[in-house]
Amino acid sequence: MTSYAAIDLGASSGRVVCGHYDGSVIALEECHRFANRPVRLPDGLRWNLLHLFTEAVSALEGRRFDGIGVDTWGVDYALLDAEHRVLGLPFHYRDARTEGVERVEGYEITGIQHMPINTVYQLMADDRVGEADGIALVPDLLAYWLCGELANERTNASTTGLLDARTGEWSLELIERLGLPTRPFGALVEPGTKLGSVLPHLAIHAPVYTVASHDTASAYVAAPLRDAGSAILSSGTWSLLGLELPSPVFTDDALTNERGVDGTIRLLKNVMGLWLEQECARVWGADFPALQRAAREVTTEVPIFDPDDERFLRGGDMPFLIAEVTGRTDMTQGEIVRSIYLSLACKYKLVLERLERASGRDVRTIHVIGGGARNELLCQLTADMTGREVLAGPVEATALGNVLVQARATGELGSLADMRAVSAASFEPVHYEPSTSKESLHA
Ligand code: ADP
Ligand code: LRH
Repeated sequence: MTSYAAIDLGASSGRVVCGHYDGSVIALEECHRFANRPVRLPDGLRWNLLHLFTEAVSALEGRRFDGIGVDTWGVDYALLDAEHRVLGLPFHYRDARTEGVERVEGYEITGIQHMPINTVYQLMADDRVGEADGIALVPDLLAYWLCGELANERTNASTTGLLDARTGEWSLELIERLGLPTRPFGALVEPGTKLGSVLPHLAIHAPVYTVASHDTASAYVAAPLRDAGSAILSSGTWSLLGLELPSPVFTDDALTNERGVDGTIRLLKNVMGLWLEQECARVWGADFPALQRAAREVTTEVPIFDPDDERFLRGGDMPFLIAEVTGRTDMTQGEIVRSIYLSLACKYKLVLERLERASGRDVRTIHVIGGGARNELLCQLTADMTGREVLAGPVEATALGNVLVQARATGELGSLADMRAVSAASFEPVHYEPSTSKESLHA
């Protein structure tokens, strides 16, 4: 039996998950879960990074593992000086400093959809970028703090909007064209690279590996795909609905081409996701199971709106923002939540059509992975609205993908297909068949 620790910092929570592999299946043990709340300082919204590092390390202290890997969401970074010291705490991508940024012309190189949160826009708004000798995306930085070795991991680097989607290398041409310095952008490494051992003062006995440090890339590794007719919906704070392809596609600039393991490309669209519900839950002081029950009981018609309206991006009083966007100020909590689910499911249908057009593939199955796989009503609405079979799970796909890449790095697993076979053997998905009757939408 081997054991690997995954440090997975999601927007809804940070967690340390240990994966125990017996040669055929992986059992996940949640060692620690903690809040991951950004901190609003006078100059903007920042990561509470020292708190997160302390929480993660405290869960692992005194233990021995065959590996440790770190993943978090994409796009956020720290600038570093020549001694790898951080030039300030990383900003959170929901900070307002990139609001209303002018669109950068680079899609034909990067294949990355325009979103103000992309690193490229953050860097252009960063007055310290000229001082930097290095850049570390957040998981690169945490791995460095663990073992003292700094590397820029490639899957997460692709979320910056500065990587050439064809070559997988930094596009120095684009970086220069934007007037950014090229100095901070160092050599890139693949997921599954051994960085070093955890530093002695942290008292954790383990080697540190790069994983697919972009959480979505890790989650896609653990999606138990059947064939080329399978789409993946990584459903958490964001909804990342996409296809895994051998090479990038540039025909639709509403779609993004992010890098996965083994040079694969995730052609996907970022949809605002369960952030809409999370912010409502925060404002109401409600929990997810209660909100899902309330949404299930609704029998009235609810409005459908575009979940990707930019007004939602920064959060705040989400029930009020939804009322503003829909023009409906009379909705109950259950109706608002049902309206969110229905709107997401409708958006998935539109995105799926774009993905099929751009890739030339026919999608028959949608694998819903991540916390959203626990949302039965949303899974059923997704099947109903798209007319596709939904297979839900695994819930902790990101942590599982993190562990799988480590197990491969130590030689226990081979291809991407092998890793997915272990995921499929370890977690049984829940099936949802599309039902065309209108009543089923209110079931
Ligand atoms: P992230 O990785 O962005 O932090 P997750 O994959 O953890 O996101 O998914 C978070 C989502 O999981 C929540 O927004 C919620 O919809 C769902 N969820 C979390 N806990 C529960 C629960 N107890 N019951 C149902 N759904 C839940
Ligand atoms: C999901 C995610 C997504 C990014 C966003 C910033 O957690 O990594 O892939 O676009 O966060």
